Amino acid sequence: MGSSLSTLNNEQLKSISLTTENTPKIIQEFRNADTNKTGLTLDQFKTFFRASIQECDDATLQSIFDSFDSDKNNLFSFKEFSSCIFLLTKTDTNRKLEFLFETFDDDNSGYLSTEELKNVIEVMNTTIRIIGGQDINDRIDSLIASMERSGPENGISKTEWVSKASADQALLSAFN
Ligand SMILES: [Ca+2]
Ligand SMILES: [Ca+2]
Repeated sequence: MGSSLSTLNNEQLKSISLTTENTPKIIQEFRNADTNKTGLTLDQFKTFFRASIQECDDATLQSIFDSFDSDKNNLFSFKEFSSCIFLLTKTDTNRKLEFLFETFDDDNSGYLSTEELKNVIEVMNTTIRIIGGQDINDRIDSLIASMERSGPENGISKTEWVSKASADQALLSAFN
């Protein structure tokens, strides 16, 4: 499968402790650090990680950066960071799905528009690719179509999102 996580070993992963309590604060601090919204360079990422998450050696931070820089442009984008956060946070799958929803409901409407949903699915797809799971690229359109449009302007509610996503084995593989 060619998992890019091969550079990041289990010991390194276990050494990072992210919990749901500190995730919203970390996300906000990433947004503050990513001033021009193009992503963080390796040096900026190291500074951010140490200040906002925890002290960590250079080799581990380099591995995290390389593993999650999925488009290999040497910038750690917000979506790539979200993928990292959702993979490393230690909590149950439904809570992670709720977090994804909350993070990408940009206008705080309580519903995901098609554009917002595409961003969420992209993050999940990246995560799946990083851990060497089955790519969902060919199913993204049908997955989006399968989500019932119930809210304003046919948005998807959080309940709908969590129930549909948690019923999808390929999506779930990103979080197990
Ligand atoms: Ca990148
Ligand atoms: Ca929304």
